[in-house]
Amino acid sequence: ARCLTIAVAQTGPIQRSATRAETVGRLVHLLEQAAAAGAEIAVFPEMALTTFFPRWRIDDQAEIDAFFESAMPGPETQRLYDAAARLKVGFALGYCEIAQEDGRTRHFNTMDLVGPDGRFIGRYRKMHVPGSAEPEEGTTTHLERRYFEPGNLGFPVFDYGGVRVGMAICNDRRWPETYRMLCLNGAEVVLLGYNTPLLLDEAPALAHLRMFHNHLPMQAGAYQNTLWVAAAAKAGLEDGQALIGGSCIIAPTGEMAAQAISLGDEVIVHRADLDLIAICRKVNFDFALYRRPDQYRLISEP
Ligand code: CDT
Repeated sequence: ARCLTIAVAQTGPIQRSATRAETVGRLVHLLEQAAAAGAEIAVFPEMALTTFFPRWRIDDQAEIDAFFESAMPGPETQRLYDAAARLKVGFALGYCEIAQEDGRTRHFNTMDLVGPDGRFIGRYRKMHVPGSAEPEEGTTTHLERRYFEPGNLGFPVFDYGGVRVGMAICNDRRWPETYRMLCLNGAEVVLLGYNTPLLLDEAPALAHLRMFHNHLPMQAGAYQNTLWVAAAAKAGLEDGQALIGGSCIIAPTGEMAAQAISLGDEVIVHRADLDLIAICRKVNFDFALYRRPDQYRLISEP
């Protein structure tokens, strides 16, 4: 069988007081655990180098930019790339990106795919940027729209040693379009990272559904698009806010193949059988034969 052994490297909280060096050290340790378990690739959470700062309203641009990376790898992250090359395990890493593009400084919520030689393969910028630009009465403060532009790189799929790999970031996982676009672009594996608050002030009646609504769209996305989905949470009590865990690896059948059991740094590994994709397609999802794109045009209209 064609297989890819995938590791999901969940992290526990990354407090604002943590230095980048400490945090990168934790990620290197997780990558070492992934390698020891036979993984060929690992996925880290969204914003894996910092605390989830959009929970705060910050005005000072220098203070904001301190959460961002202007070069990848940079002096503090180089160690992780060196570890990938040493261990021969590539990774997908979520981080905050400052780019000089179109003659201006731009901020994106980004995930990079890095090969088992420690070299950059490809980049994804989060499409579905949730929350607001200003705090809103009665809602949990979530100011991603203050700090990030929506992604402008489409839903790219990259070759990782012969396996077609796409990426998605947090809120993207709740949208069926994310998986369908990646599927149509040829993805076999989707690597995903997230930071999801356990409690939302705006919806106390949904509090008991937070984990269900985490797994439901990812399992549906995997099944309906015949993809493997590997999702890494940043979990636990981070700077006073509880983040859900529930990191997992989901098969194209929609089944949970592996699931984290903690809210801390934890590696889960599964040998993903890529031949399962063709089997699942045969059962119900021969896209070329059965899809009706001419009937779906409304979906791509604003
Ligand atoms: N990081 C991220 O996208 N979190 C969102 C929470 C949105 S609450 C306004 C999520 O979908 O998990």
